[in-house]
Amino acid sequence: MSSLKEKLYQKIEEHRPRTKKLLTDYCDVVVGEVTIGQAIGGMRGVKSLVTDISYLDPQEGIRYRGYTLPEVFEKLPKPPGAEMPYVEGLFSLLLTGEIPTDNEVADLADEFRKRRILPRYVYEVIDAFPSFSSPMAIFSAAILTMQRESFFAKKYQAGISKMDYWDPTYEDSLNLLAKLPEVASYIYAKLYRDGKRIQSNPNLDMGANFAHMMGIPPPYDDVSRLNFIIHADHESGNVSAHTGHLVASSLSDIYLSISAMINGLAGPLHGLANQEVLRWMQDLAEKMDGQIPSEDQMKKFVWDTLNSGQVIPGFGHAVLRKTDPRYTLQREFCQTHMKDDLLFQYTDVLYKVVPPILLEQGKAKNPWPNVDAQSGIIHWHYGITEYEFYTVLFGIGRSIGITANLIWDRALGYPLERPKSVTTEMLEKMAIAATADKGKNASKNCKDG
Ligand code: HAX
Repeated sequence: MSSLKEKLYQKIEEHRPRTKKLLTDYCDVVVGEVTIGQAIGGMRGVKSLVTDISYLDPQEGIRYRGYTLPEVFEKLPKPPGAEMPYVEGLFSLLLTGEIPTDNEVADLADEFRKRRILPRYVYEVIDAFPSFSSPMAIFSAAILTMQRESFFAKKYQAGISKMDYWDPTYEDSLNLLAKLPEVASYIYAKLYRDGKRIQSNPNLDMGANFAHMMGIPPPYDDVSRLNFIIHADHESGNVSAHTGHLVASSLSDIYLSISAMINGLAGPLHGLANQEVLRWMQDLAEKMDGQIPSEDQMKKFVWDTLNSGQVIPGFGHAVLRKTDPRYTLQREFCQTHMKDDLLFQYTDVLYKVVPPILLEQGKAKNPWPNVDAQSGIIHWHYGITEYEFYTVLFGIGRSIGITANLIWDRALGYPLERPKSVTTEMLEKMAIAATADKGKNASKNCKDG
């Protein structure tokens, strides 16, 4: 057993009694209530999922295993000469809750290297896609194709004990994570570089190897590490994480679950937003003839977008109520490495003008920038100008957090997910009963959501 797997097993053994006690002694304790607004409104704020991998504080942003993002970047081991940590080290932290040592990360990076080779048929499946296919559709399909490799599916068929489900899920996760950069870089080569693929370099860590396969020199290796780490997890309720958890709850294996979560990530209100930001800014750059807009010109562009019924991409969040720390980290990178970049200068002006406008409009609960406001600009700067590919990069990162969650789902025996639905008529009856009970106060706060 590898040292990470051994450590994980120990953590699982320590954790299991906590979940068991909660279920046996306290299963009736109330966690929260659900309002009509929440039932119709996408279950915002309904506390009905459990994860210890990350927690999203509305004011502070994401914490991975209790560490803020700046702490994660400061504490995780880094490859020699790199500004950003090993992505492999993050997977170890998410799984065990402990910052790995240099040796532990070196071992894990080695495990990833050994597992990265793709079966031949994956290239063939990617080759078979018609031109102009969405890279996210190809990414999802390529992952799905590898389902035949699933250890979990084979072990399940053979009759494995429920207590051991986590083990083949761990193996599947490592195998898949190690392969995702290879899959993604081949999709890129196929779609945009006439299929000219750069072979992986077995001496490099995950971030550096991805940059190498994309043919982009440093500091893009650090961009890859930064990008994969900040996108890894955002607790369990976002569409991609929740989809992964939901699909895996029926004991679908990692390949089926990650392929499904990629499909959720592909939506414009989720992962696709980073490309929308860039498209929107390029449109402005064209209108401005490459000049930096004044604040007044930018205000007009923002209002025009809102008045045409569109959202301002890269701003707002379902949970966060402050500037996203993932935005701030990327901004710091841009200030060091690309502060004269035209589009980066646009984001500066946007940061000043958008929040007051969204506040004045009075709809968005959070007027501040999110992770997607910067990421596309960085990839563009380093030569990845094909917007539609950006969500694939997000997908590699998000897979790290979701697989860590799914291994723990199996370790703690989380069951099939099955919430209950009601009809509109039932809600109407509840509304009438509540109004009769409390008078007009029953609907008092609805405008605030
Ligand atoms: N521009 C204009 N209007 C916005 C807005 C924005 N950036 N953000 C929210 N609103 C509007 C909503 O469309 C909604 O309007 P309606 O009542 O007419 O439907 C209203 O404000 C209330 O929305 P909310 O409660 O503040 O936000 P939601 O939880 O419904 O949605 C979103 C959160 C992130 C989807 C939303 O803020 C949005 O559409 N932002 C722009 C797209 C974007 O940047 N998405 C990426 C988010 C980060 C992420 O998950 N990446 O994967």
